[in-house]
Amino acid sequence: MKKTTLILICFVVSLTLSACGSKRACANSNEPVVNPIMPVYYTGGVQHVWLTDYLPALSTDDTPVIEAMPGYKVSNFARLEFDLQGNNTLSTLSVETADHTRYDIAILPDLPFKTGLLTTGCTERTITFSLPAEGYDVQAYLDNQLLGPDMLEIEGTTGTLHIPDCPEGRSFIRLYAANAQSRLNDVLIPMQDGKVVTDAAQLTINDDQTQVLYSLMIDRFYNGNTANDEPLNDPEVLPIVDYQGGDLAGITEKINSGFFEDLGITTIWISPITQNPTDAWGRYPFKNGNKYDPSKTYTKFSGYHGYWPIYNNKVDHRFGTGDELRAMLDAAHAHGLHVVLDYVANHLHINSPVIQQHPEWITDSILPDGRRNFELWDEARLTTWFDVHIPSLNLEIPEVCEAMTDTALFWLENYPFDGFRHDACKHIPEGYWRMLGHKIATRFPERHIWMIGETYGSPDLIGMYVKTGMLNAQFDFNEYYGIRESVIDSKFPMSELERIVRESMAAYGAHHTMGNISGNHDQVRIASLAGGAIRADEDGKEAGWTRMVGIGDANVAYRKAMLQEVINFTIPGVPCIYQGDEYGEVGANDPDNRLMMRFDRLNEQEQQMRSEVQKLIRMRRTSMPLLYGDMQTENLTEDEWTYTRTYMGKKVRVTINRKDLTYTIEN
Ligand SMILES: [Ca+2]
Ligand SMILES: [Ca+2]
Repeated sequence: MKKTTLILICFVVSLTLSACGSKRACANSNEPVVNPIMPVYYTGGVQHVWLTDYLPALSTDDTPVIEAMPGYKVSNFARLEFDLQGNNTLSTLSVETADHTRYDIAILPDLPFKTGLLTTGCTERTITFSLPAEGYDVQAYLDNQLLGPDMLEIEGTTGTLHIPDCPEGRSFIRLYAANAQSRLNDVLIPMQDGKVVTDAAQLTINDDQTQVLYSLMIDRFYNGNTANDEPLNDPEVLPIVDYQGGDLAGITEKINSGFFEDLGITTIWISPITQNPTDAWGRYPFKNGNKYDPSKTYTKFSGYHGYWPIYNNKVDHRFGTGDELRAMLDAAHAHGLHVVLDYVANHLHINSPVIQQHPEWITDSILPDGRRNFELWDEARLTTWFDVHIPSLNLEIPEVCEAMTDTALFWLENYPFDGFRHDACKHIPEGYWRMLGHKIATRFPERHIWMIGETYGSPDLIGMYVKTGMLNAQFDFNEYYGIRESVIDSKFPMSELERIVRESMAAYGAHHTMGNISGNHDQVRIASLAGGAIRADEDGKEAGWTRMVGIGDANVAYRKAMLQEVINFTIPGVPCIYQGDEYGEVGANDPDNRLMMRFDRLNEQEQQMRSEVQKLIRMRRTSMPLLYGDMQTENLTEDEWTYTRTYMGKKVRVTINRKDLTYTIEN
């Protein structure tokens, strides 16, 4: 079987060399990009594998032929599930589907991760690369085909890959390497019509690694239509947690005014749009008075944030209509922007007719030992409730899982969304993501859908969902906290942040599209934290309610906040700006971090930070090393970290000094 495969590859190769030099018509720059299948991370022993995590379009009617080689064996194959066991080396899982298409999926050994596999140059026919030492086994893939060993020449620590015949348009070459002691960073090379992409201008928004995300909360972004304003005006709801008028029409207006392009954004993540309650819920007790209304001792909340869905297939009328949603998406596409929708599958509001008709669809709010099952994030990860009025759905029940994946698809079916940001992923079982991945792959095979999830936890837990058949990415909260604790708080030396960044590359791939966030609607504003206006160890919600949290030491705040942006934009991953962070907006935790977005009236330092971020975005979007370069640490001291990104021999060198609050980016 192996020999046959190799002969087949050699045949393809000989076709290549004649086809490679020929001129081809320029491919449509907007044609969909098909990402190659993510590798299997072997974890040792007997590992249970769901084949649909790698080939999500397969159904249980398909009976693919699979083979792992060399050194691994596949057993107990049934219903697209099997056990993988082997000798922990770099290998390949080959899958041949009923239509005789073969997919080769890399199996990466469970060995310490090292960087040092770098591309050093390319011609029309070859790609050269360097290894950190002799004796590494190297494998090359063109999309999902393992290339024959005759395509690779390795001498000592340098290697040459003969470029095979590539499909027209975008394809990807990947390199993997390992020896008995370690595995190296993977290399990802985008190809255009069979040639190495060396100019970022050849890339499109469908190249996921090029994205720059902007996260906005609809109610707090811009009010484009005052006719739909409908604050609760309930004496028990303070204005900061009431509807403030932002809507879909406001986003459209800002798209059309060029706001996002001017900043350099490619992808807008909008907060949930589903119908939320028209009355007030929850209760927040104040301990030490209240800066908004001292006569109150508590407040209820409105559903301004959108995370309390009542109807999952209806646009909240306070945000606009279905037509206004379509107009917003059309405007975004006309301006070359993508839009991903925040979708909530974990829970519904208690007044949702779905829950009233199916009370058995929710999880038990009482644990077997009699305790209340609220906010037990890790102990009762999949069943816990976020609050008394938003019961957690039991997505282990197939009927519930079907219904909630179908409503997610409703939005793709009826509106040209480009992907999802999935809420509370950590609290949703894997089966949900498998079902969603399968439905998207089979119903919308022609659409480029990018999905990013929210999970707080270890790289193992986060990575469990980052698979071809589930989510493309998640937010890298470990990287976010790593920056807070090293650069912002100086609690740990810079080496701790470097370790976290390497750990992310090891866990999700060296060219992952994990979200490098500046903050989000749940976190204290980074500028306020950086300036010392709020401390990391204080109750950020209470601080927000009880005092005006400003910038603190402005000379430190903006410079430290800028260091965070520089790191987010120059390490692997997709940078993600939370609205206002681009100019150093201030605030404590929610709702103080959800103040209405300011488009003007920025002070001088805010304007300066905004234009510095804008320059940084331009630099990233035009730099192949920053988009696809392989990362290596060059120098590390207590306070300073220097790292490089190398692509085809071109290097960008970044130095972050947290003591002097300076950075340099050298081309
Ligand atoms: Ca409005
Ligand atoms: Ca749950």
